Amino acid sequence: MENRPARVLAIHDLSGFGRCSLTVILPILSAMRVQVCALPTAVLSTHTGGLGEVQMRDLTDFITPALQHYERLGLGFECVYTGFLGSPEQITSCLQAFSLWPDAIKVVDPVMGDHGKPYRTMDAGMVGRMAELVKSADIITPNLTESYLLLGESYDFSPLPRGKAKSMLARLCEMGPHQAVITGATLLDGGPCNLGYDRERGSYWMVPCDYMPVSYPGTGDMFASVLVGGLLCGDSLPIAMARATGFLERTIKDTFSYSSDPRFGVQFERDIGVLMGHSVLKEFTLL
Ligand code: PXL
Repeated sequence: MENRPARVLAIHDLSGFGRCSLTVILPILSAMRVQVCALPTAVLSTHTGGLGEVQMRDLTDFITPALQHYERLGLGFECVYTGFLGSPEQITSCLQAFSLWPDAIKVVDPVMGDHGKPYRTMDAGMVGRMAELVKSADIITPNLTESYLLLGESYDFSPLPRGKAKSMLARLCEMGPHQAVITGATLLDGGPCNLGYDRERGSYWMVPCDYMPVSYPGTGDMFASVLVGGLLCGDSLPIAMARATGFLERTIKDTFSYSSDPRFGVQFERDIGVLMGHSVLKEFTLL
């Protein structure tokens, strides 16, 4: 029998500078003792969050042949984890990966926008195709903006009453996934937090976090990576959420204390050692 760490097929872009997508997913999952097979959807000089004219090479025609190569090799994956996707054809390739490894946990981070707005690369067609990918997922990790986009509702900047938060989570899971996590929410009676729902158990969870007056790119990728690492190492959903929220809160606070350029991302290199231990830095509660 093959004796090896859990292995994740990560289908995301590689943005050279700015600390997002594969440049954070690889170190975080490695620190959590999970092996990553990186399948880049595109190569970019930086992320698209305000660093000027980005150099980008689309790799749509690379993904399916790479999947076929992994299939020929007989590689096993315990998880297929998708993120930023640049074309409708890339969504087709992700669906293909899901059917090639049917026993893998299918995690879809439906990267489409933030702060109430879709990214420039997202049109209505891509949002529709992302919803199709979400239907086939086991776990999704949209931020609040992406949650509204998936539900076809316009973004509401006002804090969420608990009933509305639960209804959003339930309706996201009605699309197909067993579990949904909404990041970057603010509850009317609970402040900033991350929210989760397990459809089979009917349980709603929340992990509160401190507010910081700053926004960094890549935090969604970092959160989902720690969540995936936790789940693959045996965490329950709320424990994995607490692990991810705790790590993000700590590294965001540390970065903010150094007053760096927010566009350069979270200085997670300072804190990555925390992920190598077993400590969970936050508590979870029922929503
Ligand atoms: O972190 C999400 C993300 C992923 N990939 C690219 C991005 C962004 C967010 O801006 O620009 C290329």
